[in-house]
Amino acid sequence: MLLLFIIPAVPAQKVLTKDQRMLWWREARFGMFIHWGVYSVPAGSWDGRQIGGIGEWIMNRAKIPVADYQKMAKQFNPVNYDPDAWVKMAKDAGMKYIVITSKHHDGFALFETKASKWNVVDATEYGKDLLKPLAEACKKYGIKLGFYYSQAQDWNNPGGSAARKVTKEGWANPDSVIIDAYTKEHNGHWDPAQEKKTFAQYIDNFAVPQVKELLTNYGDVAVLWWDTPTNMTDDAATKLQSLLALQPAIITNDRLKRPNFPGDHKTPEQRIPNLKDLDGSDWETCMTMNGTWGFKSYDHNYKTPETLIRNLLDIASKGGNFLLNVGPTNLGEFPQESIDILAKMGQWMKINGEAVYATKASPWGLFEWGRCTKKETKEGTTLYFSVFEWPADGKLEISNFKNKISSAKLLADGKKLKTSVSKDGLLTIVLPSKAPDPIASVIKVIVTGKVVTKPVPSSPK
Ligand code: FHN
Repeated sequence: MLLLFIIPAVPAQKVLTKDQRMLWWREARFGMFIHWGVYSVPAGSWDGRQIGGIGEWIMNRAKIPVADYQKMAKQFNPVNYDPDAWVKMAKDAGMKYIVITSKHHDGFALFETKASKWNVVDATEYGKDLLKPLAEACKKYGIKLGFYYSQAQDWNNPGGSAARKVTKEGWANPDSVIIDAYTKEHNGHWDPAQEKKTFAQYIDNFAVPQVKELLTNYGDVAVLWWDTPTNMTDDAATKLQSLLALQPAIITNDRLKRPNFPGDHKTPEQRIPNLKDLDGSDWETCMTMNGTWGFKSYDHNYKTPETLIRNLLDIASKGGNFLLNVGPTNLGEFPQESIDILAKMGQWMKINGEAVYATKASPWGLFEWGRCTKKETKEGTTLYFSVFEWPADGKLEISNFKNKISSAKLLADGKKLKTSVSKDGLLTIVLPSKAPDPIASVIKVIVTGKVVTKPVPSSPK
């Protein structure tokens, strides 16, 4: 019996090398994260109060009983869900892949599953699998599709783990002392219904069958994005990891179980790593547009397109990917602010995207005035200088420059730019007086040979 779990019925597949699997991902650089689930119904408020923290954690923060939380699924009725429009928005923004929460910590599956009734088909009036049409739209637009799956935390399916959050972190609950004592005694759980099974049973009865469904029923799955390995065991991680053989080209992150299941890439969250912290591993920064992953009706604190475009360039200049989040509503709509941001990023990417896609990290580190990415070709090297702060004297200067220049132009208008290199390696690019784009104007410089240089001493981060 035990053997059945250890060796899942997975057909033998051709094994791809990591470099083969990572090829598209390393070229993509920019993807969309989608956090969507029943938490979009309370949208940050419970019992007449605004609950602190990120929206998708509301059940844990406000210690909502299982039965009460499950009642909210009745209002999860995404009648305006238009996966074609979602994928088109991602594509038009310049994104190359989407990672959606197939099941977040509240355990609610956005897909049809035989493992639990707590899913969109069985628990909502909407009654239809949400991932199938998304997979079809992704295929139509040539966008890779990945699934986020909360493999350990699950606050509704019994046996799932629950990271302990004390009640003062959510709201001023008059019973907080009693509740906190209970969660301390019960490994983070706040409702006896959560403990009707053991964690091992949860893995065998819910997580393993659901991941198998996800990797079998939706065509090519590009990414499996594990999250919060709370209470994970090696045994559980091994069972889940072995299922990945169902999708031989799949890429996974480093959150299945730490530290001995490192996956393919690291996942800095809400931050861009400093150059000194990079060790040559693949990495992807995930980030919210406002202050929450799951929809909160009153969070309008959005980052500007300027910040997000410059973040993307900062990340690309350090050799990473950017996974930028959207938290749709219970009706299946992207918040208007997110739609506007995506459109602005798309306008910029349409003109300047080649400074991002399939590029490698800057050979100079970071400049005070902007960022650099490069592409190595058979003929030589293409450098992209993305200028945030346009030089007042119209001259962009780059030191330690040793290559011969074949051409230099602005991506915005294709105009050729004059360049000169002094004997001691100072490149000067003569620019028009006004920046073509106040957010970031890209200068494309083609040079012969490989660029071997050293980081600029003033590298700010
Ligand atoms: O707890 C989650 C959180 O809700 C969100 O999904 C983020 C996204 O990376 N991951 C966890 C926190 O690290």
